[in-house]
Amino acid sequence: MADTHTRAKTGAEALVSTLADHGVTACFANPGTSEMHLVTALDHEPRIHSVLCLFEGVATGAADGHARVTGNPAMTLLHLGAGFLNGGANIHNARRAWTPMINVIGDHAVPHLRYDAPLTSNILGLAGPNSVWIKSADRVADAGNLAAEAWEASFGPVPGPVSLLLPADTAWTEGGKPGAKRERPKLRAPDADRIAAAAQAVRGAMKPVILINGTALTPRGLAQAARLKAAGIRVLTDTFFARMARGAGIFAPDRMQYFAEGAMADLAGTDLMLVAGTQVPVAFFAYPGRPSVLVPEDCATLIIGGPESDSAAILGALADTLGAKASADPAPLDLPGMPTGALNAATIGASIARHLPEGSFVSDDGVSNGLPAFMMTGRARPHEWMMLTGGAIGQGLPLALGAALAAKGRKVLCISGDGAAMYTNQALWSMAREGVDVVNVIFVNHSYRILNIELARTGAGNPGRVAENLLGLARPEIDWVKLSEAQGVQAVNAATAEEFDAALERAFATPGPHLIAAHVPAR
Ligand SMILES: Cc1ncc(C[n+]2csc(CCOP(=O)(O)OP(=O)(O)O)c2C)c(N)n1
Ligand SMILES: [Mg+2]
Repeated sequence: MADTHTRAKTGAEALVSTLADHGVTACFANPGTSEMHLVTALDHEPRIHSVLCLFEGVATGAADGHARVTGNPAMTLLHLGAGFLNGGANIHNARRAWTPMINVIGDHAVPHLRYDAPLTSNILGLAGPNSVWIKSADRVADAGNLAAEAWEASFGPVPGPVSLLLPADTAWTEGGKPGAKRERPKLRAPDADRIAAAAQAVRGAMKPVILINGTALTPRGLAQAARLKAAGIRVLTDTFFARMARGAGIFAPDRMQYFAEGAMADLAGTDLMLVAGTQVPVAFFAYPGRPSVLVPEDCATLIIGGPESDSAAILGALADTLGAKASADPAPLDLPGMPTGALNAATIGASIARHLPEGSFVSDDGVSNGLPAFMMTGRARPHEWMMLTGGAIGQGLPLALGAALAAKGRKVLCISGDGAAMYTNQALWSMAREGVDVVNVIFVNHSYRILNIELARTGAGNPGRVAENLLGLARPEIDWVKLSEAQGVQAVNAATAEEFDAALERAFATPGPHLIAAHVPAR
């Protein structure tokens, strides 16, 4: 180890130490031969905690969760184009969450590329579309500076995942220099003209709403949202968001509905939609004969600031301009009683509301069973809710892993569909190894239940044998307790509301990771 102080840095060491200089504290890794010098560089860098993930989708989801908690990007270490592709779905989700992330992708040595070895691929071509910035450190002298540039670029203008390719010869060659220190880019401050225009539009509107996301969903932002609500503006969040503070003592905005027809009915009569920290709302999917844009026909829209902006500051500036003096009340503390009888999403939601510890994080990949838990925890102890923003399921467990590593001393609850959890169940192994305080609740219905619902909604017809096979997970049934215990995470089955309530209370009270297989109806 001491030799790194006496000899010149390798390119890998320059990259890793530069990221550490910029506050990167975690690396979620699945290395290969081309990354061996990155591995030893991480060995020499005590400021970065390296975590082995047994599938790249776990690494990228964990990096997202870590950054959602800390606000600073985490690093991933991915093996060439193939490793990047395995991590792709959760990189997509991170991009949709506007999460900064630094994907370090090992590549072949530059002189080796022309021989088209088996693992060779066009990484710039594969990773480019899913990266807000991408470069390859082809020369050792550039490795440190490019690491600093990558860190800065992950903050935007719109924050998201960046990709930095590190060819093996850059990694192993000496001559690496630390990158010059960069300033952390700030979110865009409110635009005075747009605030004035928004205030004027509000004064002329009968039924205004403001759609919010980003920093507006922090306690600071929600306190300003409460002023707008008291001033007569309905406050709505996006359907899915990276992170929101909620529970007792915090103003609870409404939430855009998921299904287009529900959202349009909910917005009926709205004549002004302001947007802060997000985009004009669109339906998740198209359906025959249904609208794509979720704005009523005669409703004016005004984007005060997109995801590149500090939406909390926008809400404050707008409330000031409107002269808003009062604030709508925050949510009270109101915990449900002990649920009894059959186990379902509602009784699970009640148990979660009862037992969710103050200051905990929830990672929600609950698919068709997630909404009741969300709705029933609005008056629970204060906590933070993190959602699947990009629709690519299999994010819940990895996100919880990364969040728990970042939020030491705070509990993390992961709620996940059984189908969703199967994409990245290897996260359990890393949870066991790292000893993180994550309680995983798997909604075991042995079904892609939501797709059975969608089959009916899209008018695709009645399911036959093949459709039933493509949407059902019951043949064979997955034993979640065995799957979890095989990876070192203690687990129990729960088939009644009482069993689940007791298991959840126990899991929160006992350190380390847990899994509860919650058996819920398939229909
Ligand atoms: C990466 C990815 N692949 C496929 C899908 C399509 N999809 C949406 S929901 C779903 C099934 C979810 O099943 P489960 O997690 O068991 O939840 P349930 O529907 O039973 O509530 C699938 C496959 C997706 N959203 N993302
Ligand atoms: Mg399911």
